[in-house]
Amino acid sequence: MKDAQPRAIYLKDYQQPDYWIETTALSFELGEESTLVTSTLNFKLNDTKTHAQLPELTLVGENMELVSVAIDGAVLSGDQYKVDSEQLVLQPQSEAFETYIVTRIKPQENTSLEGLYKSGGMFCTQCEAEGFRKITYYLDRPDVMSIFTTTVIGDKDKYPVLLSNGNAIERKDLDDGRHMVTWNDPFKKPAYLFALVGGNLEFIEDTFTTMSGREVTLRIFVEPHNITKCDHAMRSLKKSMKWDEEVYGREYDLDIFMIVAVDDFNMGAMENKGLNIFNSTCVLARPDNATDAAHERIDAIVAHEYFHNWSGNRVTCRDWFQLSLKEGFTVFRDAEYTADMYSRTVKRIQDVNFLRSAQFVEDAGPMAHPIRPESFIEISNFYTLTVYEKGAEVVRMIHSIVGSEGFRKGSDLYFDRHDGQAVTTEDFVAAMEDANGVDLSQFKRWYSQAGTPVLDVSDSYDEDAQEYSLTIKQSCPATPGQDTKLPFHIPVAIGLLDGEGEPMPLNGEGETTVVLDLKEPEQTFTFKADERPLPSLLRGFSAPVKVNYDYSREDLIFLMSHDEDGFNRWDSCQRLAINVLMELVADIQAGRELAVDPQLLAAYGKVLADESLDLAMIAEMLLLPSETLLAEQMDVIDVDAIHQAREFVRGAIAEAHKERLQQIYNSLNVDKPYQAEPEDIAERRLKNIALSYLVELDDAASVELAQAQFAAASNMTDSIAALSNLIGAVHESGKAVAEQALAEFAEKWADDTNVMNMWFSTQVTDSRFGTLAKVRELMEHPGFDKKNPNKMRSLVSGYCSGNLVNFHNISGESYEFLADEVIRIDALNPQLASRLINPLTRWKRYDEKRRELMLAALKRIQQQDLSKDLFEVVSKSLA
Ligand code: B3K
Ligand code: ZN
Repeated sequence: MKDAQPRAIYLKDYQQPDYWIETTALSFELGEESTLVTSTLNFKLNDTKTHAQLPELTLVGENMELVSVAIDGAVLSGDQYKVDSEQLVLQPQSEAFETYIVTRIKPQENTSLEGLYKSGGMFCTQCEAEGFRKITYYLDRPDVMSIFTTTVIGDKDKYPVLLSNGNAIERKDLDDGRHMVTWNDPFKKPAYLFALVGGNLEFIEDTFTTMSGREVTLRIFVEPHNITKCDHAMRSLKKSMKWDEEVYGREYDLDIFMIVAVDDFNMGAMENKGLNIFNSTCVLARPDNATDAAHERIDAIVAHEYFHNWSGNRVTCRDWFQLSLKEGFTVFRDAEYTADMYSRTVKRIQDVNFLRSAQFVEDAGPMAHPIRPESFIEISNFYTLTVYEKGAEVVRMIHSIVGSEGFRKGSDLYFDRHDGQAVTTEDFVAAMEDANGVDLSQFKRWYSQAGTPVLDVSDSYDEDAQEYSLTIKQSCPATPGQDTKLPFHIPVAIGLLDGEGEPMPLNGEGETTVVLDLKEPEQTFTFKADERPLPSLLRGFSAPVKVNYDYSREDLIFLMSHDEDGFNRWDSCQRLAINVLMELVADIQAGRELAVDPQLLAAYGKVLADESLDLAMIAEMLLLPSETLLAEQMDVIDVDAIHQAREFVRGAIAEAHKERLQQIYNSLNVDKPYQAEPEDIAERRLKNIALSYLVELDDAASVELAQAQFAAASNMTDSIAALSNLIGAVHESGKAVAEQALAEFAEKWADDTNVMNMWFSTQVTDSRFGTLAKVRELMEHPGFDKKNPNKMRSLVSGYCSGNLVNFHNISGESYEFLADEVIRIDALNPQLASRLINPLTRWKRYDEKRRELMLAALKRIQQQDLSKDLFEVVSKSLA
């Protein structure tokens, strides 16, 4: 261990700081060896706290050399301050004072991608959550909000563009070939929203006129070779600015909004005030080099970061336990934006699918935590699906409890009441309560209790009274540190279908969907009904829970075609498929002969023929539940049986519906100009799913289809789909064609690093093609970079999380491989290491042999000198 034994920090220990920082003036002299940082900070005693005498001032700072320190103009001698590898301690002499601190840092050697670092030839920063302390000594905590003025000085040829937050207030050339730009951000902000960029960048520019008529300049900065890939992100930015005005009444507040794309970045993007820094994969897109999925992702992330300007920046978090305050709310906001821009039902399906196959897994694993965690060792480990996605579900539930208008009243009150403040999730809920006169006290348990609640639903029909009753029991499994849970307040949206599949009125107003407020451990809800209905439960996935109800396969097929709730039509299809697949898994384990239930095949036939469904819905319904989702249905995960069962059903669907699939493929495979519009995206998606079924057939004609598509494709969606279908094709002739296509593709896209990442991941996620040997071979490819997070994610995580049969090969060699990579990366980039290790942390879910092998790999990692990040994940996984 690097530190003695990393300590946990607790929410219950929160205290306000002793001092506030009123103003922060920074100057950076960017150099080739090191960067000199000068900070002038104006402090003021926090007089809401009681002080017997002036407390010491402890500033945090890591990996820096202290050059000099002065207070109110007097330089301090060595005995007037204490400094060690984590902090600088000063003794103030008055309630208000100014510090002047000079430090030297080495961004060129900073491989953690946190603080100030270099990506390619460009200086850039990442300060959330605690990266600012790698830049200079500071009160690096979100409740300390200050006005920043930043001067950046650098060589004019190497770094013609020098950026920071806010508005540029001065530009000057210096005599020595350097130039300087000074930026001022008029809004108070915590240090985690600070940003600086220096590089040789080009930009595209546009403007947006806000609802009060102010003109805002919009710029997207990229390295020169990427300048043709920015238009889509610019369109997204303008759409999001407009949407936030229309839906939330939120206007942008500075004269300029800037986005910068960088290749070396630990996550998607960062909402620094007025200067968002993005992973280049989340900005750059042209039809020929980015898929539809990438276009949609960029749209959502640009919106997400932009929305943070209010939900996160203007109103920020008091401490990092409150992370979901900004993240859960902002994910909810971006999901609603996407729902408004594309298809609401499809967006919901995709989000729920993701939640179930990833967040539910987290909630059931060793790192399970409430959306507002009670403690952490390293906050970077809590940028989780729980805080983000489940956090968004919690906000969505509030939305469904208070309704759209009530929610808007609540968000208006929240923004007005807390503008310029650092607040808590309690404050958010209080604003919703106060604006709507509702009591959310029981609801707040969603913030403090971890785990995925389970609803066990049963029903009865009283013929004489003509009454139908639904009884719902709620429970929630134990999670680390929380053995028992109190009942949640769960909004359960339901509908009832009569024998014809028509929706039945559920109340005097004739509504056919109602939201039940489940608050007790067990509750019965009764409805007037003149026949026994079939229930449609948890419509629109109204709460992040699991529902058990004893549907027959016939019931599910009935719901698939009649439920008025589009989400539940899809969900019935999922349930049916899971049901059939898990039965096949049991057959495989018992060595029984396999046969796919003809009812399932018929149901898919109906979906394929249903003219009333839109193409995007058909596409979603055709996709079988993922192997990861199926794994969650098993107490002891059997990756081989799951894979075999799923492949078997895919083959059977292809056989049974070959003609219809070909027909769909041919009718949609038309050459037209690319548009990232919902209908076009749906057409391409359905076409490529049809192709993916066709290549399951042992049939040369299907390979030819994929080959022709690869040759003709004028957009990346069709090109990469053809490539991956060639790789995955069952027919023997696919092999040589796939090799040829892979080579052509790599040659064409050698200079486009993000396209090459797709090339890597497409190969290693295929179960036959992507062996460990292939992964090792690709790691040596000239287009690979063993330090770059995007590359490591596409190859290593692509293989370990996206190719379960090979990763879990009984030899255990992939576990050892992952352990080696995690150890290697931890020394460079702890945040990346603690994410890469994820597949090993679920060792308890596998058979004995694999458990032992995974455990051995984890223990080997534990023996190393670990970062705090990795230490926390490893020790919690082994607990
Ligand atoms: N707020 C950033 C995430 C920062 C992660 C720091 N480890 C991006 C986002 O959620 O918008
Ligand atoms: Zn965010």
